[in-house]
Amino acid sequence: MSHGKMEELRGRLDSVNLQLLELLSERARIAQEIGQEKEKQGVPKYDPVREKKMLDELVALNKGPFDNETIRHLFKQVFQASLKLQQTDHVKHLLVSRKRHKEDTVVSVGDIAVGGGKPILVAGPCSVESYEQVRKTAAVLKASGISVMRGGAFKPRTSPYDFQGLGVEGLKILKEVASEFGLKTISEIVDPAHVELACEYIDVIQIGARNMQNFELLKAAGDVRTPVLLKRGLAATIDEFLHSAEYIVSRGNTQVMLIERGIRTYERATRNTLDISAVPILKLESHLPVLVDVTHSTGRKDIMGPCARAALAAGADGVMVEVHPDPATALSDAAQQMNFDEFRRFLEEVGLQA
Ligand code: PRE
Ligand code: MN
Repeated sequence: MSHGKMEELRGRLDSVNLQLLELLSERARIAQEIGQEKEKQGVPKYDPVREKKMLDELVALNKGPFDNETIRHLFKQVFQASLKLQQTDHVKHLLVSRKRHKEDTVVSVGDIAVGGGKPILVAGPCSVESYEQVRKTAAVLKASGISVMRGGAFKPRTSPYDFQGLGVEGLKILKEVASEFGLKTISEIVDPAHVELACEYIDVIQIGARNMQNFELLKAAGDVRTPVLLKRGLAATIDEFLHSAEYIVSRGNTQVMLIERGIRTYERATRNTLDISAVPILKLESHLPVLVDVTHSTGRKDIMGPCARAALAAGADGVMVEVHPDPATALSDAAQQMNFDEFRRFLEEVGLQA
């Protein structure tokens, strides 16, 4: 082909490109108007029946050289782009996204601000086992300047034969001890029907890793106004994690904290793999406070200090650890809970005490 011919063809192509651009833009404006009309009528934007009808008509009139599959594919792309234009901000960007809300959300746990710039430490036993066990722990926390105590009353365990927790009795113990020492409490709730009741006893509802996609539980937590600590699932992507948070926030409960707790990988040196990169990613993508559970992510007391420091260096708004008066006799997670001496050394190493 001569140079002149090539130039001529490319010139024609450029002009068709411009016509296509004008037509596509014209089409997009019409689709936007249809979108506004649909919004007024309260009907869904996505209309697969209409799309199928248009595609069938186009294919019926297709004279080539593009085959029918290619025509379907190209027009489907156009429909999808038009649909995106029609969708409100609400669908395009999640409520939990930084794109919707630029400023950091500060979660108020009583008079304690989480996400306000000063990292917090949440500590306490894996399970609430007895009044005395919780009381001993609370005394150490109080003396160390820690204000938020954790303790599991409902324990989702891998085996049904393992200790399942004291249930509501455990929540009552937490409340009684916390009020004696002026502490705030966090405890996991596993049943949507318990959420309202739990608000009477605890200051923060934890939704555990195994329940991160228990959508009925997320909805129930979204219907109350008690702060929620949402754990990342064992094998959940960051996108799935944020969508779970969206379930809560979209029901009106804006007081949500995210917590990275390690993800499942092939590595056996730690109980899970602490995904430290999740911290800055979550902070970039979302405006919610981000904490790191160094106990369950590592399962190793000997590396909790460095991992907690790494979490804070990565921008975490807080760290959670397990501490027990006598870990050897603990009814759950015995190997990874710190005793009081280990806990004090951990605090010194991390420099988080008040
Ligand atoms: C349009 C966009 C989205 C719908 O899924 C179907 C079609 C399109 O771009 O053709 C327009 C539109 O909203 C409509 O015709 O109802
Ligand atoms: Mn535990």
